[in-house]
Amino acid sequence: MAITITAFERSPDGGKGLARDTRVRWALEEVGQPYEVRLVSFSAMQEPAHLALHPFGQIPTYEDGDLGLFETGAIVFHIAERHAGLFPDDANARARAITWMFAALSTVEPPILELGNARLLEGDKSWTAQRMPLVKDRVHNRLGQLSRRLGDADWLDGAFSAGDLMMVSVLLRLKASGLLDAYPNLSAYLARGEARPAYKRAFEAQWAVNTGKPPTG
Ligand SMILES: N[C@@H](CCC(=O)N[C@@H](CS)C(=O)NCC(=O)O)C(=O)O
Repeated sequence: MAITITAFERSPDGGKGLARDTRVRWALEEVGQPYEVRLVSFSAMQEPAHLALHPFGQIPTYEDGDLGLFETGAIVFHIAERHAGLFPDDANARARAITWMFAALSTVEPPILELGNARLLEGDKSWTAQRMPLVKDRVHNRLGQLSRRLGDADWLDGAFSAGDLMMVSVLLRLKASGLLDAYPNLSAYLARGEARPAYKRAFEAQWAVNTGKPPTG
């Protein structure tokens, strides 16, 4: 039976690739696993059938035979464990790749999401202008730390791994903000991720769904 993931019927980002199905598509492309996509509407995401798979009524989910997963961290981890290509063979290097996955999701992503929420959901509040510098500072703090750690390396710890896949996916949300401009090595890191053929295939697949247009080329 084919691996099946869920994705938005129409992503709110209009195909920019920021919905989290992109990172799962990317992982599957990196390891060469074919997959099917079940597109779900916002209302279907709150129906019992979807809630049985995803208790929080979100996308993406992952199904393979009897196994149903939610949370992109768990899904990408599972894909990386089952198939060669995203975790190094060396046990310590593998543990460090996992560490970077956690760092992306629990240390770097939260302030980036907070910035998005402050702009999109709270932009009209009287206190937003006052709060925004603090929110941006928190993002800059993490970007500065990450930039110093990456230095002039291509990837976070040796060869490309699931840790990079997750970190690049998280940082992509900042691309349009201009905040990355102060960190040329992080911008180049993002560009290296986006240049990977597997990422391009993942991006184009979601682009076709969300725009109804053929790949961007
Ligand atoms: N921590 C979850 C977050 C999932 C998530 O926020 N999904 C978004 C799409 S990218 C969603 O379904 N949003 C709609 C909603 O929350 O109602 C993960 O990494 O899978």
